[in-house]
Amino acid sequence: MIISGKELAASLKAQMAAEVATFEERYGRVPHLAVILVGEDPGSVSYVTGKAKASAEVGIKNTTIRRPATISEEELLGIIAELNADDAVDGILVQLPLPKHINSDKVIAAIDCSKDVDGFHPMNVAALWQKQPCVLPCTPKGIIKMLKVAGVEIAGKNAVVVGRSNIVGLPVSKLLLDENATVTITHSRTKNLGEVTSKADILVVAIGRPKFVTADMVGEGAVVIDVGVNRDPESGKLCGDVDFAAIEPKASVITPVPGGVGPMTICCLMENTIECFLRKQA
Ligand code: L34
Repeated sequence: MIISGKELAASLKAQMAAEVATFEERYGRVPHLAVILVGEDPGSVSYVTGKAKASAEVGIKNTTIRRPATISEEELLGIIAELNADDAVDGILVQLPLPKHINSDKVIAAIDCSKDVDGFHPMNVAALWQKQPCVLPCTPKGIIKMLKVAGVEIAGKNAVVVGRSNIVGLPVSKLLLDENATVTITHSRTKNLGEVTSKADILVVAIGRPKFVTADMVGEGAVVIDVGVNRDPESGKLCGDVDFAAIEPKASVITPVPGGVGPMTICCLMENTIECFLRKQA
């Protein structure tokens, strides 16, 4: 079975649109998401465009602030301070990665935690790991939703995560643990990686290299979640981290790239923006 993140995201966005349609009357305004894009990396431009498009579909106000890669850290922090102070802004997202001369940890920490729709702020990360209420990071949240909709039982399963980034690897491991999976966190330098991954009931790959996971690394009947978004060096087409053509026949469930985890990431961003908006209305 191939899980279409694109279709699931479309149906969830339609539900959110129906909810948001009642906000103007109930609260006098709609949620407002501010997205900051520094530079013109084609991938980032595409993802940020996707976020603006999804906002329009759901009825969320989107302001995308584009600045050149040469912007100073100080200037960027100034923009964030203004958005923090603006009561009409509910969510703030700084698209990553940032240029090397900017300290992204400092930038993320500067965002008002109550507007942190990415769930990247250190206070939010701490809350997640301490089992406190928090905003769940979009990609991991989207992955758990896909597994649930596909009817995948997570509790008691052997989940193997390849990758340990703050954006995906670490938080998705935590969410799987919270669903009572037994989780192994691996990475590109794990010894005998294939031996570890081939024993996974649920395999989540977030490494960022085309065809990093080959068919011999996946067990028969595994659930395979491909978080990679890469360019195939041969065809130039978008592809994931797993060799889809070779692994799809072995997997019981698999996500495609494009049309899998990416659209769910954006869908969960919409959900988080509504959540931050509603928290203010109470
Ligand atoms: N601050 N930075 C911040 N928040 C995030 O949540 C992200 N991420 C990651 C990169 N930097 C970030 C994203 O938005 C990755 N990411 C993301 C979002 C959407 C898609 C891919 C990555 C996506 O929609 N992918 C489409 C294809 C898009 C295309 O054609 O380029 C897909 O179907 O996979």
